[in-house]
Amino acid sequence: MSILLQQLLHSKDPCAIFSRGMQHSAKILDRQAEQSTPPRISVDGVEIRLVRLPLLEPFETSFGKIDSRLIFLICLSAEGLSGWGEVVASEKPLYSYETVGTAFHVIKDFLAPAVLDGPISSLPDLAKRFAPFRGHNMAKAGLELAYMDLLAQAQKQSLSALIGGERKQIAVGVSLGIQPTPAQLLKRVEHYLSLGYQRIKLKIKPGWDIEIVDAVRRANPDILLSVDANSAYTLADADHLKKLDDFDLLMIEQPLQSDDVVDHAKLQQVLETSLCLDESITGRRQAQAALDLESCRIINIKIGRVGGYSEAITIHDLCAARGIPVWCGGMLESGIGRAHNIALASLPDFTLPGDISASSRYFEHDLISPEVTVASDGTVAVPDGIGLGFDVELGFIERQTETRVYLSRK
Ligand code: OSB
Ligand code: MG
Repeated sequence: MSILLQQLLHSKDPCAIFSRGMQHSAKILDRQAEQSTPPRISVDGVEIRLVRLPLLEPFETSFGKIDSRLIFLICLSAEGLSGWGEVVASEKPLYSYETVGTAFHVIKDFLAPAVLDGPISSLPDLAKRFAPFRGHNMAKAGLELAYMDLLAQAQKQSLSALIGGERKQIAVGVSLGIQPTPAQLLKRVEHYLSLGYQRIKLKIKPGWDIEIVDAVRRANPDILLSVDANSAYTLADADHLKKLDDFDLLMIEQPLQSDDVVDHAKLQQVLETSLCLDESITGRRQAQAALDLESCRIINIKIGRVGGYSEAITIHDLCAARGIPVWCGGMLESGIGRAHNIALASLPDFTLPGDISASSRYFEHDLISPEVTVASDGTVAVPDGIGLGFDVELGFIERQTETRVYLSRK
């Protein structure tokens, strides 16, 4: 079990009340940071903001093409602090059933009232309040993320330190969407390799698979290369997918149905290449089932898809105990979601490069400063500043906001 969960699960001290005004006392905060008991946090308000961010280049997968993101931000206010999270749902139910619209409804009508229903004593306390509501992991995660930013600030710690992260730098790769032509794809691959990215992931679908993987591999015999099908195949395509064994791929991500772990196990038996599950792993029980059935040899952990930090850390710990490497996936997040991904990826079992690319790979302007940058050795530095470790660009957020709702205690 991770240090964080141990600390949070064993915290029963009702006296550790983090009341208004205390954040001004460095002494008290320092003492609290040393204690294993997290401060109780009374959330005053939940702000939802929908912020439009155009993508610098369209992103195409087997399920469609987008040219902007409607970024769903959560800001929790408590004790004079603001904690930020991001709901990674898309506008259409293609990657998952959740959308910006469903998350808005579920947060406004069910999850925000649970957050506002008395002081939160720990992450497990928050997770327990959400547990009765079935599904809607991305909505839950947005609130958990914002709470953890608040908690880190209250304890004067970085998010990475709060969850027991160990890495100071994380290895990163880039996920390249389907391009108009193979020549354009080869150019994009060269471009990102020249920037230092440690792993290239190609989106594939029937008709855009063997030939393009062959072309990229021929041009780059030694790179870490993987593919992601976003559920574009079925087990009937096993012979076709077997051709991918010729290209020394690091993994094939989510070739089959998004809720499947049985057919993936059958496919893994006939493939030499490791399978990695993304969409199928919606929580710890799915991760456990996938490991028990040997449906994959690698797991992509997305904090949004699994419902937040408590579930993501549990899956990390489970995989670490079984010797299964994990990596941090991405959902074209703004810098706010990305800052949380960076903290998560600082945990020890995140041994493979994550889909955590530079801000400039996605957007003209990001919502944080400094922006996320990738060093020439293909790493991102884990910030050691308090909370997210980045400043939130409120003025820019305000200018890009399409919808703003503020929910407070009645
Ligand atoms: O399947 O990993 C995926 C983006 C949106 C939805 C699903 C996926 C992706 C990516 C991009 O691959 C990862 C990123 O750079 O954020
Ligand atoms: Mg994926």
